[in-house]
Amino acid sequence: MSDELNIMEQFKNFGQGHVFDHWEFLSEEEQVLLLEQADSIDLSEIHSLCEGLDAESESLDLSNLNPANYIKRPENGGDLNEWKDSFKIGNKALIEGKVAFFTVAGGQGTRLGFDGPKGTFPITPVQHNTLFQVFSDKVFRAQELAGKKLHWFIMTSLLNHEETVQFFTKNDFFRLDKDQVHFFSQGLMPALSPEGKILMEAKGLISMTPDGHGGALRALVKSGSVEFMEQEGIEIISYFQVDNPLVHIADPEFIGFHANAGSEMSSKMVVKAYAGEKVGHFCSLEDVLTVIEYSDMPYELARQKDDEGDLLYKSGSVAIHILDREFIKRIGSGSDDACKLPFHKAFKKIKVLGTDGESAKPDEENGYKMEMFVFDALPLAKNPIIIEALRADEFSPVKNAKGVDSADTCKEDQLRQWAGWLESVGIDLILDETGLPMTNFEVRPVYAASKHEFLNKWEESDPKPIIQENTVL
Ligand code: UD2
Repeated sequence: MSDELNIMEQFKNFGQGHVFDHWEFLSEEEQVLLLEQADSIDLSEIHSLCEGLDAESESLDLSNLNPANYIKRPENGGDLNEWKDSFKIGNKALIEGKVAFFTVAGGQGTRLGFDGPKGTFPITPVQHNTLFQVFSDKVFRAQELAGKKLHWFIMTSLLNHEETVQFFTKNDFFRLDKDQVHFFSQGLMPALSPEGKILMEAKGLISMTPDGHGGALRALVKSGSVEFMEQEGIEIISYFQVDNPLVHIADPEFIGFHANAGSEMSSKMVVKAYAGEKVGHFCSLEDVLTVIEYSDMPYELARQKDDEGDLLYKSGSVAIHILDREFIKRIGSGSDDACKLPFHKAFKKIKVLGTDGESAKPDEENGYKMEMFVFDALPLAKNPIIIEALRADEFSPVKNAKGVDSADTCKEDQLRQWAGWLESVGIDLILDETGLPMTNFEVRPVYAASKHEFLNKWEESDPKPIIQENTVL
């Protein structure tokens, strides 16, 4: 049987034969495309997802839920010597070139209302540098300190791959070498009707959407990135989202704690700002370290207090992780059934082919998008650890056009952070009651990407820079 007939036959056997209903009306080109799409779908995976698709959202059994343990920062009671030792271990790994960076940038950024890949959004207060430039500068700085080229992997999706690559090309890779920035597109999943049928966007087009940031693990393997890492001696992957310019991408302490614990996956927590903050919760569920996403956490639990009056489930996940290359390989190659990430379903309005032969987005939700979440890998990891990060130092995501987690709040948080660094070298700017300086200025990551680096750089500077309106360091 030809490949073509074989694929069609399999779709029929799995009850998805309708995908080829319009086959004979398609052009040759459309047929090739449809076959390509169909061939990329794992029908047995879809089949198992379909079972129970129409059931009410299965609620998690949280009867054995406890707050997760985490390693406290020295200023909050953690052991200073442990942090110092971790710094040395992490620094060594960076200098040895064992660390690579990894950004997930496949999302649509719908809430931001920005037309284009989110990484191309301007975010710094004076130069209006984009998120991608900020991260590029951080990579640049990290390799300057490490004394060797460090690699950066960027996951895009079919929604933004070309535009992302073009943006880097147009900007000459922001002074990085072209061969150290690696782009790959994440996987896709077909959208499903409540009855478990694959939805068609047009006669020759299956409706497919990105498979979530958890798809990164598969895509890192499939794209050959893991193999490349192996050849380059890269063992540790520093993972962050495209929306948080404050992230410390090359944090020796975090890397050191991870390596020292023999952990396969580690994460950073910040204390939640308020009970209903839209971040995952690090918890221990049946004694296994797990992230419960905000949407799955009953508000009664999210707002529960401990004896000291603090939130009991205070550990917020800010999507900053470290993963071991071999762990990614194990989960991403799908060789071990016990180590597969679950899919989360989201009921959405999905553009489909109507009976009139036209494609349209319906007024009501009509189908499920299926996504994997990277933090679901944490319960599968050996010796996972969580370390504390300070929100003001590491977390100010750009999610919304206005209000909370917007470009405005992010710019202010950058300024507050830099004002704090200046204060620690004895420069007191005029601040408002929230710590926001009255002067607009900018510290580029190529000058310093953390307080520690800033102190060193400032010490070396002679004469010391003068900070005034629109100063850029
Ligand atoms: C995410 C976390 C939340 C918290 C918060 C911190 C989830 C489900 N929740 O919330 O717990 O840590 O971030 O800011 O992640 N992405 C892809 N491919 C996809 C989907 C997303 O690359 O298919 C990327 C996207 O480009 C972004 C990141 O993943 O960099 C997060 O996506 P989001 O904005 O949908 O996550 P959010 O804000 O709901």
